[in-house]
Amino acid sequence: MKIGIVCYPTYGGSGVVATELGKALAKVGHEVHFITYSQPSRLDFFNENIFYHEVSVSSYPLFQYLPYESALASKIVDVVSHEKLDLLHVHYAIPHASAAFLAKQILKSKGIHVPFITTLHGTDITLVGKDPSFEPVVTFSINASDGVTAVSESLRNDTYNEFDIQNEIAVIPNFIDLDRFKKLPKDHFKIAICPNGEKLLMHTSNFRKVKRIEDVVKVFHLVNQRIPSKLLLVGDGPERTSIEMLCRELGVQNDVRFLGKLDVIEEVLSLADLFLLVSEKESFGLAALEAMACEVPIISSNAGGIPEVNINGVTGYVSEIGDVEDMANNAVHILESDERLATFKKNALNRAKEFDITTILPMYENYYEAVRNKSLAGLTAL
Ligand code: GMT
Repeated sequence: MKIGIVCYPTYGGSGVVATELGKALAKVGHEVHFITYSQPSRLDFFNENIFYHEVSVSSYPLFQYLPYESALASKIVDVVSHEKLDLLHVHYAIPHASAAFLAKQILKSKGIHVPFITTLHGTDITLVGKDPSFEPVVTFSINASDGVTAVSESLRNDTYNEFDIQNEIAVIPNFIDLDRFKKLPKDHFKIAICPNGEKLLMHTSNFRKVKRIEDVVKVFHLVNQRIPSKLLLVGDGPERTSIEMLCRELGVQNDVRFLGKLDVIEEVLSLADLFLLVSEKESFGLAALEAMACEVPIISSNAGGIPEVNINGVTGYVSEIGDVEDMANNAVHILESDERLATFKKNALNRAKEFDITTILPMYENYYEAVRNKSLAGLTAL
């Protein structure tokens, strides 16, 4: 199949999932056309089946805000008509679903039919999409999509609860490439970071408010009082400065290291004993799945779809959002026994295997076929 993928090219979860999906589809023989405003961060290799089309927006003194959505729709029209795409798959509703709808109408006026699938990723529904400045467009474009998927049951339910949706939403979870994400022998790094055998806690994110990184630091502060430990914070974003200040206030600054944005996240995950994901909202928690694939148990909040990934008492523990004492107690419970820690690590890996890309990719391929057949059947009926 010839598939167009529209996504954000950044380090955010939706862009990562879209890029990894496109790479996996290309490997099994589909022709994949990425349509984004810059090269996706994980599109870092050559494959004869992968094509990249950059969306550029012309500036003009009249424009206080650049009309990206119009430029994107125009680029989609161009790529679909010249590359003869069979299907469009847009990741993150805003503004990709409405741009795809507009492109579809323009193409229809030229006698070209292309169905589009919208994948809902999280904050496009649970945070940004609900805002009155976006809600009518989000609702309309979800209903106008030929297919809609959500990355967890929780996100599917949130979408039905928060928006007036008549379309069916299929759940296709995030996935992991276990050939890349696996525990690597990096003991020499561990000794450098934890020279006295301290336990290593870790968190990765885009440092947005919704991640509650202040809770990560508070949990670590409580754990650190009972178990010699270190904390690695990977990523960067708007909360970074206030988190550094909190570390100083709590007196843990010498045990916390900020590593910034890293591409080889699996190497650092291989060192960790526990991963913290304590978000306010989290549709799935791809970062937790990546940690689990590297044999790291999870201390998490119960936000959104996290409990569908992190099984309480098996792969880690799940606490109420903001309950840092419970999270710290759970962390200590796992860390204080080497035997228990080893069991949780094994369970985390076993759970991650259920989300192996080789299991999830056919779900997308089957869904593509079903949507395309349904939309072609609709054309014949007309
Ligand atoms: O806020 C982020 O973490 C980025 C966001 C995105 O859409 O770029 O990630 C969301 O999509 C990921 C991939 O489907 C999910 O694993 C994350 O849980 C989700 N983040 C939130 O819901 C906050």
